Amino acid sequence: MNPTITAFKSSPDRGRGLARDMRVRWALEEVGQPYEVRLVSFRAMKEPAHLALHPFGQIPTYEEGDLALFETGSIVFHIAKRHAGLLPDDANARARAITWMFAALNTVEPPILELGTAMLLEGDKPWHAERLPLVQDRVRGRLNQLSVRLGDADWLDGAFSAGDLLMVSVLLRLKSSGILDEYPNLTAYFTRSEARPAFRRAFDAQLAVFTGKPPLAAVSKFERQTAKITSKV
Ligand SMILES: N[C@@H](CCC(=O)N[C@@H](CS)C(=O)NCC(=O)O)C(=O)O
Repeated sequence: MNPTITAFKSSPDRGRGLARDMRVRWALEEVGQPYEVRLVSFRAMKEPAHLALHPFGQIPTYEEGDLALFETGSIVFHIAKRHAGLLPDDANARARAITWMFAALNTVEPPILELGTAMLLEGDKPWHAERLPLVQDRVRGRLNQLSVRLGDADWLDGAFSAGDLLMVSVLLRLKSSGILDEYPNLTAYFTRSEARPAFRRAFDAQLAVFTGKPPLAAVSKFERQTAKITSKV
């Protein structure tokens, strides 16, 4: 049976990849695992049925048989352990890829989220103009370090891994800020990731929830095969 994830019925970003089901969709697409999506409203997210799956009343969740998970880091890790393609076989390389997963979520994402809060929710505060550059510089500090480490490599540590998947998912939030453009190698890293077919399928699938029109690229491999068969009947 395919796993089921939850996603926003009505995403505040209009399906542009910021809602975190994007990471989970991307991971599932990378490993070729078809999945189902259950859309939830903001109200339903705070009701007991959803709270039983996610104690903080958020999306995404992940259900597979009698296993229910929340937290994208944990979900992506679970997918990466279950399937080939997102974690290297070599034990040390695997441990390093997992380290990058934690680095993305624990070290790089927090200042980026803080910037999002400053830009979206604090614009009317009297101290906003003074605080914003401080927050932006905290983001630049992390990006500088990440940029130095990445250098001219394609991926953070050898082949593309779940570490890259989460790092790029975190950087996605900076797309509209212009800050990422200050780091040509990070911009290239991001563009390289966006060009991955699995990323495109995940992105299109999330956007399709908003537009109501699922493009062919949006559906997973299994569904594409099914669609082909169905269209022939
Ligand atoms: N640390 C969690 C964060 C989950 C999260 O913030 N989800 C957002 C959507 S991207 C959400 O559900 N927001 C609505 C809310 O908190 O009420 C994860 O990585 O899964």
